Amino acid sequence: MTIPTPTPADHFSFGLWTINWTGGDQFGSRTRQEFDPVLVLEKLAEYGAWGITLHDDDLIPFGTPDAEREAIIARFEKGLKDTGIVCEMVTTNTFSPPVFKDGGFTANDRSVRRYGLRKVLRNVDLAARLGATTFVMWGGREGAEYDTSKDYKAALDRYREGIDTVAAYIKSKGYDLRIALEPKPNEPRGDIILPTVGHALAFIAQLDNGDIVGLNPEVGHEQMAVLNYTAALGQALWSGKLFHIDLNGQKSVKYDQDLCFGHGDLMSAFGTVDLLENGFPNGGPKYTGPRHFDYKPSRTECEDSVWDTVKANMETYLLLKQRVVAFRADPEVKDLMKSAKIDELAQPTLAAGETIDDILADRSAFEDYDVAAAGARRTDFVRLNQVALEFALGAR
Ligand code: DIG
Ligand code: MN
Ligand code: MN
Repeated sequence: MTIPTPTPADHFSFGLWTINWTGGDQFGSRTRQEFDPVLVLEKLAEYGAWGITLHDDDLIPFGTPDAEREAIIARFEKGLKDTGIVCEMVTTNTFSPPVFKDGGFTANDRSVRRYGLRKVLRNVDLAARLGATTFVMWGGREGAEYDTSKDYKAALDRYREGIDTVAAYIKSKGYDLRIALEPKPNEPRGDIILPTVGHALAFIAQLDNGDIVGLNPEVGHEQMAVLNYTAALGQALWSGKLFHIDLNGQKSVKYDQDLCFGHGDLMSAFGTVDLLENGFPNGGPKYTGPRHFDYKPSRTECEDSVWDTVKANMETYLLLKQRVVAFRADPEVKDLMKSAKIDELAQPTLAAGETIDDILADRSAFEDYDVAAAGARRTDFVRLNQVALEFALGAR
């Protein structure tokens, strides 16, 4: 079995902050040096990646004077041009500097919220300049450790005000940008506001400019909330709000591991790639955006093996892509899907034109319905999943 080779046609993209994570955590210092951002572009191109994403501070260190900032941006723009790597998404760091210790848009301190808004608006201009089409907003510090210190109504009012202001700015400038909110349940805050895809969808419905606001769900974040990432993607797609994705790996409910894609729950990754590549079994909206990785090369790795982790993400995705396409094309799978009545779920419960009075009068639906036979019906769900596992393990 050959390992597939990534090409730009696969639209793989990586966060600059991922490759340049130097391994420092609250229990230990860094184990690696940072790479020159232009070298990162060159290496991504060498390995067949298509795109890069970044926070403002990943490229321009926090507090850099304007003159030096411009030189850094110009050099990076030349790097993009020379390598052909696309800067497809930009996001803002409103979580690392101490000023944001209580968040940006939902900080109790109004002066911090005004500073955070200005930092984000300046970064919207940078996103447009670099050609990004998605503006991710992960409110990593928007939250609290103690309920006693946060007015959750006021916090949501301020969050809505902030997001709507950024969206209004994008519209006023005519930028080809959409905002993608990234939920996470906790870490670094004790509890983060907008903790899951569901919360974020409900929040977007309250916005004035929600038409250009969607989601950037991350694998590990939904799984930290003990939720199913593929189902979360499904609901975001169903809502027309899946604007971007953060792929990585997570091994059950614990701190955010940001492992390589597939290095956590492999069968969950199989289901995710099945949805991304094959779409819903009965058809519907498909995700056509970048296959973006937001992971961290483990602290145990050295500078040289960081590039192995870059390859690992892309090759794992491509291996799973091969398998999920073969899985759905397999004749036994088609039969098992029929037995599982997956296609029948797409059939409306009420017949065309059938009224409530009609179903109330339909004895076969209730009075004469054979509940015992229905309860005993064969589903073949386990057999179907066993065949999926055989494909995932390369046994088919
Ligand atoms: C963490 O999962 C967050 C930050 O890395 C960044 O703001 C965002 C971008 O996808 N993901
Ligand atoms: Mn994460
Ligand atoms: Mn992320």
